[in-house]
Amino acid sequence: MEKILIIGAAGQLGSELTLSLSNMYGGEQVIATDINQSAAVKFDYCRFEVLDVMDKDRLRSLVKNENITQIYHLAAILSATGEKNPLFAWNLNMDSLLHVLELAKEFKLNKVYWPSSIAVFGPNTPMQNTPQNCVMDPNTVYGISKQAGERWCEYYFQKYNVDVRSLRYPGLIGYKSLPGGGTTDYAVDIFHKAIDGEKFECFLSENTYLPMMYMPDAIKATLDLMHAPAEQIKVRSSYNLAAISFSPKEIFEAIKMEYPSFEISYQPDFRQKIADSWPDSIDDSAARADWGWRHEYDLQKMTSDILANLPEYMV
Ligand code: AKB
Repeated sequence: MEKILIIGAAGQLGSELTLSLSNMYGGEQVIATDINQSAAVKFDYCRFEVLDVMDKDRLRSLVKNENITQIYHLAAILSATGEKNPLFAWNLNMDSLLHVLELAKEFKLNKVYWPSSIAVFGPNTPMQNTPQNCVMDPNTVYGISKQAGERWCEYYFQKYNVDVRSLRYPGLIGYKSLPGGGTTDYAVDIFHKAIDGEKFECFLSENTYLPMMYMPDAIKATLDLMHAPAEQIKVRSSYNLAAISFSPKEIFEAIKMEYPSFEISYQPDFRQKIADSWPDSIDDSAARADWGWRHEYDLQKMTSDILANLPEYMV
């Protein structure tokens, strides 16, 4: 019987993944944790505990006393927020991963999930159809911590047989929680402005292409990876993962088809430089070949789904 601990459960990914894991394993087998006490109301279908991931002792006693068998470690400081306090972002992103990997080794956990990101790539990475293995020279503290984290995951797998699995997520777009300080988060915010009848000021320029993915595809990818037989997981750093690529202008036009009076202006700020250092599109053929990854949502299908469902979440 699996007992699953989710760290950072109230974030964009965690809010939706925790529900899917509870549906799959039963709410009594899932413990959602977050540093934010007020997040408790979100989790009436499973147990919730307040946890600061930097509190090593509390994390250890939860894993030990609750007989945890799997950890999904989702807590991180994202790219744009990380640049405001680089050392804090580095310490939180790295130390928390190392705590989790050490616990996985000590308690012989069945599996660990840890998300990486397209932020591991940098200005000298090939921009189009970025391969699984290529130059990686991240220039944000978030990207540097994700790249180092990938090396640690592979290290713990090879040295200690820790079954840790990871995906390099593109920008994730969901409507069930608010954006969390990322460079790709304009593509979440834009829907809120359209529905509120406000003009949207975009912090990236109109033709900035970035790899993106609708949340249901991200959840499916994560669960497919975690449920694949271990021998099919050939990449133990982190898998490239792709679905759609679009620019601010293209997503604006997709929304405008349903909200004809919607308006946009472009006011690039420090996040433009971050976006310019990331790929336009990703080659995820290894994920497709090794464990059968397929995405479902294109830009239009995602846009229609968000516009149909978000208004209900905003009231
Ligand atoms: C960010 O923009 O920082 C994140 C990411 C691409 O990992 N959404």
